[in-house]
Amino acid sequence: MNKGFLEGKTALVFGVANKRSLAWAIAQAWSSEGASLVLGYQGERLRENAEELARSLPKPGKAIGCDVGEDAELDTFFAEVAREAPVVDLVLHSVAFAPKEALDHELSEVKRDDFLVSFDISVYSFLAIARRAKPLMTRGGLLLTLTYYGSEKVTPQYHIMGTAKAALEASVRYLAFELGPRGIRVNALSPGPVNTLAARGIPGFVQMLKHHQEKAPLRKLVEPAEVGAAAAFLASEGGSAITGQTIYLDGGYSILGA
Ligand code: NAD
Ligand code: 0WE
Repeated sequence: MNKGFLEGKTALVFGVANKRSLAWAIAQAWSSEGASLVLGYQGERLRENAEELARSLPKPGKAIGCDVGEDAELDTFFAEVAREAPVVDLVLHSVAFAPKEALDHELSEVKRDDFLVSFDISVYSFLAIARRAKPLMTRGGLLLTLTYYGSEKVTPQYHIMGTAKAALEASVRYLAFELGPRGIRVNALSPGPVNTLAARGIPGFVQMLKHHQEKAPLRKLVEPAEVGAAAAFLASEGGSAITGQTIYLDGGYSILGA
């Protein structure tokens, strides 16, 4: 097999729930370029699946449980990573959660507890991961997260998550500023709608997919493999001057004015 450009690199990937997860598409793309992967999965319920997926990567990796809402679990995860791989090069944060109660209500109805959980899991977790990855990223590298257009423009029903993604994108810029001198780049990918676990059950999601497909300049929906390919590009030489950016992978939908 040809030597991939990520041979000898270590990547941490948070947010693989199943084969449809965008994190899985990125894990596969990085792995097929030769990176060694560690998957952080949410909880016991996902363990068997995550372990099986890690084993099935082009370059078989491992899976470690990590609820990103728990500092103790993050500490254990990173301690285990540090034991196995003293240097980390790539980190993917592909995690978002708002309590159903909050996602289902307009912003002016959100309760404090639901706001705090939404921002804890969808925003703070990226900072919590950056804080722990930073000392291991001694060769520089890439911190990557996933966001959505609802951060920038009002998207019906995205509600509290729109404000969380706006905070996440601002965090990308501040982290890029802080970590740039260490050679650590920080970016976000912003795909158009994709039918994953996190999108299923959103009322009207199927119509939304159809609308995007018809309106986007490229007249197509983004495919998970394209999200993986973009993440591979950012991890490559081609991404080496890109930091602090939110990069749209939406067939051009976000450029439209009407
Ligand atoms: P997904 O459900 O496959 O991924 C979400 C992941 O978050 C799951 O793996 C879940 O286990 C994880 N997670 C939630 N709470 C967690 C916790 N406390 N600890 C650890 N992990 C936790 O769905 P997805 O669509 O692949 O979502 C991944 C990212 O992509 C999210 O940030 C989402 O906002 C973003 N995104 C999705 C779309 C879309 O249309 N699907 C579009 C743009 C951006
Ligand atoms: O970020 C998201 C969704 C993230 C998400 C999904 C759920 C469903 C289950 C966060 N929290 C929860 N909580 C649950 O209980 N996306 C980008 C996908 C998405 O969600 C939407 C979208 C799109 C696109 C909601 C409304 C409108 C569009």
